[in-house]
Amino acid sequence: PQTLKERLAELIPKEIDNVKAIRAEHGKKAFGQVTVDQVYGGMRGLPALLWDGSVLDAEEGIRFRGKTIPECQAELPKAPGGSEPLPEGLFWLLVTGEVPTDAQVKALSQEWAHRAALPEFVEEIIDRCPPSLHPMSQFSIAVTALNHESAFAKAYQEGISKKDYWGPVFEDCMDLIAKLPNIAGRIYRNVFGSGKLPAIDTSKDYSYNLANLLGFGDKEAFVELLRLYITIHSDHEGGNVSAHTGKLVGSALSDPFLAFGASLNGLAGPLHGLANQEVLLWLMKMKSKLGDAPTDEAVRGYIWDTLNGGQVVPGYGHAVLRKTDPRYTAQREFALKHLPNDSLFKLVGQIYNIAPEVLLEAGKAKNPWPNVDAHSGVLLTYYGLTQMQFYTVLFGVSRAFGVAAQLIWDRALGAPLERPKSYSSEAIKKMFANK
Ligand code: NMX
Ligand code: MLT
Repeated sequence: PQTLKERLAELIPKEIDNVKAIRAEHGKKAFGQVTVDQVYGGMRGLPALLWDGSVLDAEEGIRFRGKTIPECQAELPKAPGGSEPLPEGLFWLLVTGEVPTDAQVKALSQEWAHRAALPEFVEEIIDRCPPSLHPMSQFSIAVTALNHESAFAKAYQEGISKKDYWGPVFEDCMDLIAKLPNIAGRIYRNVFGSGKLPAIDTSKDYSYNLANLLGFGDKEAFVELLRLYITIHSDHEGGNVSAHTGKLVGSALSDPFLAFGASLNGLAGPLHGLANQEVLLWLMKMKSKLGDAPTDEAVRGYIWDTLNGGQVVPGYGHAVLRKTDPRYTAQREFALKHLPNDSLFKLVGQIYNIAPEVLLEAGKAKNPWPNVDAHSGVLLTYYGLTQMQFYTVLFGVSRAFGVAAQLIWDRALGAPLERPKSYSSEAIKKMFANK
């Protein structure tokens, strides 16, 4: 079958023409005003970035190249006997805008398996990290160190022409994604002491191999969970902290390992990807305080205590979404199918019935509904992956898919260095003094 790189080579000239035409027709049109509040307010709603893989609607949630999560679940290739989409297919979709064939997805699984080995020095770096160093820091260190092998950094030093940048960036992105299971598995086994890392099985798909490296290869339902997990966490348009950081750092022509290492450092923050760890911690504290089957009143009181303590309710709220995150719903449906009677899942469902009310009554959060992180840890815990400090690493493995797809396109389209304008408060005061 045609490879992803071959298909990309056909699509790039067409997309360059498409962008030229858009700019010729619309280039001087305005999205609207930029207010001083937006500059102080974390740039909410400010149109500032091009991002092709996905667009987020505040009410409806994410669409990957125009497709909702249920559409991806229906249309993307599956493993034999499986019912969740293979992330390989999602990556193809993110990069090309097209649904691949089963054969193309199979070829991608094999290609990633063949690229999966880590340089020995990267293994040593991971092995030397103290187990007390957070898995996300270890992850970022290891990904950054892969820059030693970067095809793009080497080609740049050798004077590659700008029009050819995308080729070695594509190679680096494929290597990056392919090597993440070995990095994640090694960190997991080192930190949580669960034995020797098995070899990659080149006949199996990416999610199976990741599950196997973590010690869960024999649990088919866990492998299915990872297929769904990696698919839905991959991309959330361009403005979220990890995606934007990767794009920004990539715009300096830092190679994909440096760019994605930076993404991971953003994902490691508690308001972003680390929220999946925070949710589990919060649930465990709730259980130890209120017992296994608390009353609605007790749960409501616990949520109020969280807010009154000046803390956020983890897993709730969103900078863009104004309805329940469809990634939450997809995980809830998975739970209803595979673990309907699990007590922690029931607690998550109970909180879903109570927390939005409380957040609305408290009156601050613009979105009282749950986001992706409110659900993921409960599913992982059910299958025995109980080490919550590891959860954001899995989010990171997935986010590489979205960041990599855009890095390839940014270099193919000759995206410029990002350099927005900033102002001091003094300058803002002067600028608007008499207006
Ligand atoms: N619990 C308590 N307060 C909240 C929450 C929440 N879940 N969500 C928002 N608020 C507060 C927020 O802190 C802010 O307070 P203040 O005016 O004192 O600064 C106020 O409500 C208005 O914030 P919003 O405009 O609604 O939210 P914003 O766009 O600034 O932030 C989040 C979005 C996601 C950072 C925020 O909702 C939050 O902190 N949620 C909890 C952490 C979380 O689940 N993060 C994961 C997001 C998804 N991901 O994976 O990245
Ligand atoms: C994400 O997946 O990146 C989060 O939902 C945060 C965001 O979109 O801002």
